[in-house]
Amino acid sequence: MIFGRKNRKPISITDKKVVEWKYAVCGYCSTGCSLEVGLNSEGKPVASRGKGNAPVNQGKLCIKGIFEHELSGTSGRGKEPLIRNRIYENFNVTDWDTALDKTASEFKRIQDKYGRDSVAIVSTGQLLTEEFYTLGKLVRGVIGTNNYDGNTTLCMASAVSGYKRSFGSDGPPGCYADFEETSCLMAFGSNLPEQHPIIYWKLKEALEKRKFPLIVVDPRVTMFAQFADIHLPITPGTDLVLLNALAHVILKEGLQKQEYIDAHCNDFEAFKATVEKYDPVTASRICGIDPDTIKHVARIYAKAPSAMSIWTMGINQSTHGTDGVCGINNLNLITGNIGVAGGTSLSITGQCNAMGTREWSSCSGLPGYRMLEKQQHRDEVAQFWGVDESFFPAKRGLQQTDIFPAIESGEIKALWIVATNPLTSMPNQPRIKKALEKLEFMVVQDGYQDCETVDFAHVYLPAAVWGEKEGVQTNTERRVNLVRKFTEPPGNAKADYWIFNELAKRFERGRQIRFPETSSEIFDEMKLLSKGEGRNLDISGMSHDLIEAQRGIQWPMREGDETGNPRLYSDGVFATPNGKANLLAMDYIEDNEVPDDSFPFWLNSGRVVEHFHTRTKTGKIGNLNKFSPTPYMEMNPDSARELGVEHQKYVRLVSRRGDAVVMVQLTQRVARNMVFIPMHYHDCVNRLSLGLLDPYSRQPAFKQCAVRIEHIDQKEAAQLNVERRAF
Ligand SMILES: Nc1nc2c(c(=O)[nH]1)N[C@H]1C(S)=C(S)[C@@H](COP(=O)(O)OP(=O)(O)OC[C@H]3O[C@@H](n4cnc5c(=O)[nH]c(N)nc54)[C@H](O)[C@@H]3O)O[C@H]1N2
Ligand SMILES: Nc1nc2c(c(=O)[nH]1)N[C@H]1C(S)=C(S)[C@@H](COP(=O)(O)OP(=O)(O)OC[C@H]3O[C@@H](n4cnc5c(=O)[nH]c(N)nc54)[C@H](O)[C@@H]3O)O[C@H]1N2
Ligand code: SF4
Ligand SMILES: [Mo]
Repeated sequence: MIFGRKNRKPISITDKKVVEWKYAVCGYCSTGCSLEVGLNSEGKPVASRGKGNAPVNQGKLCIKGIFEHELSGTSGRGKEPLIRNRIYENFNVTDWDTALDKTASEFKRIQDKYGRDSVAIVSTGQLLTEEFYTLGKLVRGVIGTNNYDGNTTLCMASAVSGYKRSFGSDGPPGCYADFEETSCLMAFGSNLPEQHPIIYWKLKEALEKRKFPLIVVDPRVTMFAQFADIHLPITPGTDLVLLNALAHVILKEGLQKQEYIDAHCNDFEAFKATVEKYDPVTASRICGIDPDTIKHVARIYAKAPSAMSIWTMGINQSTHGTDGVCGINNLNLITGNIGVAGGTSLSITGQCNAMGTREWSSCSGLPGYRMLEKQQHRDEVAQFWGVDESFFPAKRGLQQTDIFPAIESGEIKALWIVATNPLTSMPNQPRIKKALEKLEFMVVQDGYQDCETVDFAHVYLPAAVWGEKEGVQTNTERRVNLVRKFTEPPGNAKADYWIFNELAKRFERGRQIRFPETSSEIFDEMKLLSKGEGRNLDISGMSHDLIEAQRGIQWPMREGDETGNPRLYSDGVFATPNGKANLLAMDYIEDNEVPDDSFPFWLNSGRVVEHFHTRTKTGKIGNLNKFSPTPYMEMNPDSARELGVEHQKYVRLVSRRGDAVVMVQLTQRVARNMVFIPMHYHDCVNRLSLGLLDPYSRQPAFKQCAVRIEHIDQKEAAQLNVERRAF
């Protein structure tokens, strides 16, 4: 193909010789872009392109989506199951029967000796929904341990707890179409242009058609902050104070929607009494935002005909994560901005199928947002699966961040890790390492054999990844979308649902329950279970083919509906016992690690556009890895000058937990008392992080801890970098 004007250096794009395009939804972030993967005549994936007319992305993709076909054939993939008796010994290649027999017999041995809950299972937000449902059935109905959770505790847990506290149920009430309708958007702790580039593109498109105020709350001058009308560089961890102060101003100036509050909210008086204490001057001393700016923003938000809030990890990953989410919900409830076009509290989700695991994995309860604590829910699921209801635990067990301390204390003896890499992604890595060394048995099920956590496994199960299996994922706006299988997994790697089914057969209970063989059969089973009077999470009107035809469908879509539904709570009826939403009175308590004389810098962490998480995928794709192959930190030039630190030189960072060596990138994006490190590198930011937990969600405060900066010999640092597991 030739583009460009005649006789003027034409740009040529190599013909990839695609003979067939296969439909998929992207496997990285939760935006949920529809794309097509092009196969050549040998069936090899050679191109990716955005799917035109897709409601989410209208043919657009970000840099990760554009190169997604290059995942096929990346290095480091597991091709055969591996086994060994002791960690740190060499692995032996084995067959599936041996690996699965060993796993099942070790789980049984350990459960018989130490009790059912001594086996823990930690999963992910990156399997297909059918796989989550199958794993949930295996854990809740067959293995029967209650210590079962996912990496979503590092990610979306505060959003889930916040939605439950405010509205009585999880489930983001809004959608991307709200950008087209809103008159004001406020974003908390989200760097949308880098982490959800296509959601950002949708927002930008809406702004180009019809200008409305964009307010970004972030201690860092992110790309999003640079595009905002108002940037509030908040003191880390104090969003709740700002939110209480905004509510204070709104109530003081009578800008609230009192009719909506009276009709649809509980506990207004207690809420009012609490926010009364957060006048802008008092609040400003804690959250660092000027009192006049607080008043200005409160007026803009409350006076807008409709206003919406979005947020991501800057809110969730805090010791006040859940309170922050509830504070955002409070703001939208008192201004009448829930369930209306352009008015919503929309949590921007993280992983491609973080929503799917919330909905169907049974990690926090039972499938389809059902709860272990509700007798009716227990009976429904037990009957549907054909198990005894008393086999289910009375309430939810430990979450991921409590599972590791329970390994330390000896309560948990075996761990099964599915599609997550805690050695790199959990806070306080030195402590995680020690805990893993204590286990009697650990099995890691991952698409990549070189993922760091495998170093601590007795059994490694090689899994198929994106495009090597078929099934659905749910995105941020509740849109269920489909990945077709377009290529074979390498060697003997198998789809996760196949692995779950095979493991189930090795337990007596598992042989008594039906585990369907294909993902569309599993989907049909989920559809049946999703039906019910008053249930929002109803997918009974969907099928794999219909999802592809509509390029994704938003739940609820009930049997007989032509398509899905964009919003929840439009009728003002919430999932609480009296149908009203809860206004929550929450005081701010200072409980985080903050900088002091010995550790004078805030350590902030997050992501960059070209990488995904622990880089098991993007670290192998040259077109992505080339932008940031080396662990680095952003540092303010003024503080660098004071310390004699130079651009692109290495320094050692030290916290109370450990140290890490990083290259310095000087930038005004961070304030003088802050450094920022992308989370993507092993042996880096999480050697330093503390990860105090939010009391409701048990989510770690990844974004805030304290460090100091030390000089390091440049040669020694470069050598460390070679030794570090860099791809
Ligand atoms: N390119 C890319 N995209 C991704 C991912 C990826 O790895 N790479 N991962 C996906 C996943 S799982 C997730 S969870 C999302 C995360 O998406 P985001 O949350 O948007 O990304 P982060 O960079 O983790 O954090 C966002 C911002 O929070 C700010 N922040 C820190 N402390 C505070 C605070 O106290 N208050 C406020 N208001 N803000 C604060 C940080 O400065 C940072 O700019 O991205 C998803 N998309
Ligand atoms: N300091 C700091 N730490 C953080 C964060 C932060 O902002 N700062 N963010 C946190 C957040 S929000 C998140 S979501 C976590 C992410 O942390 P992790 O979940 O540990 O990160 P990933 O690299 O996505 O790990 C997913 C693993 O699953 C494998 N995998 C991919 N697809 C499949 C599949 O289909 N099947 C199987 N079996 N395996 C598969 C990948 O190879 C990879 O090893 O990190 C958290 N850690
Ligand atoms: S925005 Fe997210 S879903 Fe869309 S192409 Fe990029 S990584 Fe994939
Ligand atoms: Mo996440």
